[in-house]
Amino acid sequence: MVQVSERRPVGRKKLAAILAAAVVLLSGCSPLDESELKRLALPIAGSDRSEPMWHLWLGAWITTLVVFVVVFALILYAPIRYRRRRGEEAGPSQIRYNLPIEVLYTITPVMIVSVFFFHTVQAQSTMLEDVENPDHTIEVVGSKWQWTFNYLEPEATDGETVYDQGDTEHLPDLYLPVNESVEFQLTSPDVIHSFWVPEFYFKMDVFPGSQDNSFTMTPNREGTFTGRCAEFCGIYHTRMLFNVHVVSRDEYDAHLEELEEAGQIGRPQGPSEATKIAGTPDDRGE
Ligand SMILES: [Cu+2]
Repeated sequence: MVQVSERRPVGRKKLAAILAAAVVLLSGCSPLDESELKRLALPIAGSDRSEPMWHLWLGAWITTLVVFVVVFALILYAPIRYRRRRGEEAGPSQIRYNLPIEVLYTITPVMIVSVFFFHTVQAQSTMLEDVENPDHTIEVVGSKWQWTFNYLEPEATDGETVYDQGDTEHLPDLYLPVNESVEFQLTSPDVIHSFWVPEFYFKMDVFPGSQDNSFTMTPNREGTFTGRCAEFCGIYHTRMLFNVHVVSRDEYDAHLEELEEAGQIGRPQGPSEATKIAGTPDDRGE
């Protein structure tokens, strides 16, 4: 019989050391860093809702790294430690139905998922916090396959609601004033879409019918970003793009006045050229 020597499990000290190394490795990371690596593949953060999402993402990376190191170390350790040695015929003894190990296999993933779940719910409730009396209200209409943005009663136009929407030549533009809170009211005349601006670390579904979604957010970095539809809504889903311009308040007001002068006054619930694709001169709709 082959003597199986006593196993040494990965000690608490070692686990703490791995955890500390992961934290040190990731502590140089920031959602505002120029380097994509240090942002852990996220875009540069651009809203007041970015922080909870960033912490969730960072925590997930630390957990993933720790799990990776422990599993990889065990994979390397097992065949070296328990290989068949010279003079041994049968090799190491085979074990099955080891209850403590089976329990460990079951409980560890459940614990990891529970911790993820807890932090996800926490981040979600922070991100969905409403702002009382937001500075601006914009109605976002997602439709096959374009976006319409209705600026509800803005000061710049003396309360006249103005809009912008995509046509076959242009992607629609969404203007937002920097560091001012905006309530987005999301609605759709046809199917479910999803309003997503990656830089804001935020997206929300746009439902047809009576279930209108809304959220408040404050963009805090000037720039031009690309917004997308993040819900597979039909054949030209991938063409549902829009330009987001986060600008100074003066530029924002000037843009709304331009819309008013261009006669884009009203609150359309879908594009005039429905089922056509923004930014393409040909008619590929159905
Ligand atoms: Cu869509």
